[in-house]
Amino acid sequence: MAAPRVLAIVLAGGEGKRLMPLTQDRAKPAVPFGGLYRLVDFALSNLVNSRYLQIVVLTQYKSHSLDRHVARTWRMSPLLGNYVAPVPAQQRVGKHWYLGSADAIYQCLNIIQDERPDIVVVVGADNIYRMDFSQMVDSHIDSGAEFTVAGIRQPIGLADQFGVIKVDSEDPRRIDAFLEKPTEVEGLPDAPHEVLASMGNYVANADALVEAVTLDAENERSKHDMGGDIVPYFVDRGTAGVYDFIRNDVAGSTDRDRHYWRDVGTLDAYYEANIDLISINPVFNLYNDEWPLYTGITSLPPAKFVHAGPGRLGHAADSIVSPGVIVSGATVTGSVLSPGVYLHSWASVSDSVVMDGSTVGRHAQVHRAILDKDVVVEERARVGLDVEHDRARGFTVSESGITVVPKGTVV
Ligand code: ADQ
Repeated sequence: MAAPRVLAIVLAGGEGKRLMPLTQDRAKPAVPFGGLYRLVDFALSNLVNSRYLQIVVLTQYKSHSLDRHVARTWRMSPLLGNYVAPVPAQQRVGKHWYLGSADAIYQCLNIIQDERPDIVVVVGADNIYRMDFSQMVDSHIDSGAEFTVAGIRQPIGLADQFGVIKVDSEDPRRIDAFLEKPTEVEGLPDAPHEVLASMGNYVANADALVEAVTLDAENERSKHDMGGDIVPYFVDRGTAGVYDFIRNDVAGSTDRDRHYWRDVGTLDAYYEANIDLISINPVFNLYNDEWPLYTGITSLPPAKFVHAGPGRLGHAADSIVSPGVIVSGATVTGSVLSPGVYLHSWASVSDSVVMDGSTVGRHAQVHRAILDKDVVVEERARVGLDVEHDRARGFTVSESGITVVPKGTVV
């Protein structure tokens, strides 16, 4: 059988309220991650590595830095018919922004009609993972479903953050019931403390998807949401399938990192996923070159570590350090440093995420903190050592006590 024509749609319009203040000036998929990346790079790398090279990225909320990143970093050769195209909300139908993720797809039906794909792969833009979507597409075709949802086991306590899938007891490839962010739910028969959560990634027959979002657009009671409305529509029709992420097997992955998937919807989840990158035996391996993670390449100079001497070290341990960083007589442990970070003598940065262009002055201390871009921590200032004080001076402190300093702040 000829390979199906596949169009990929990346849903990148999410507001990311729970990641404030990191989403104050940027869409959630544009939030920097892991030193060099933006969140959207993971979904796009997965699609490109799966050899799906016709990709539209639907943006709307505070999309300037996202559009710029996608346009600059992900430009492909139009000669080969390959593209990654940011598509801003453009009110093709109706004078409103996207009402929800299903409306975002409805508003770009012209693109689907122009491309005439057999299959549409729809993926979220704010998860950290490696996934070979071609395996999910194969499974979708094989199962005969019209619409397939990717599922992963998650602790039952998180059920209210996810769509929860109940698998058909006769046919484990079929979805029997689906509840979007339920407050009460039963655990899995073989694991009462777990549920099968939707990863927010879908594979659909193009004509069935077009029909579903068109009907949905006419439904005044719908919230026009993929998880809340479109998945239940296919479940009701009896044509919704499930692809268990346990089957995912990308090139170069290990048993330890194969099934890594993190929804970085909250500040704590975002922080933890950054820190995961540092582990010696990676739970998520950035260095797997058989399934590369792509991002914008800067022409910054290499990182340098200087001014080791009495009382100061000029070193970093158990950390990720990006190009253009200067660790000058400072000490860094357990941290992720983005390009162009400058740390001065006797400063200490521990268990923290420091974004592009931030500086930490002499004798200053930063601990369990996220510094957004271009933050200046002045000489002898402290961040994250006294969370009550951090709260009192207006910084967001996450549930688990991570202090977040907004872009451009002078501390
Ligand atoms: P959420 O992540 O809460 O749940 P949503 O806020 O719709 O759902 O975000 C899904 C993706 O769509 C994100 O990448 C977001 O950026 C994007 N998005 C949201 N609104 C959009 C809009 N108006 N236009 C374009 N893009 C938009 C979803 C599913 C759950 C599933 C979780 C897994 O609904 O069932 O469990 O993802 O993370």
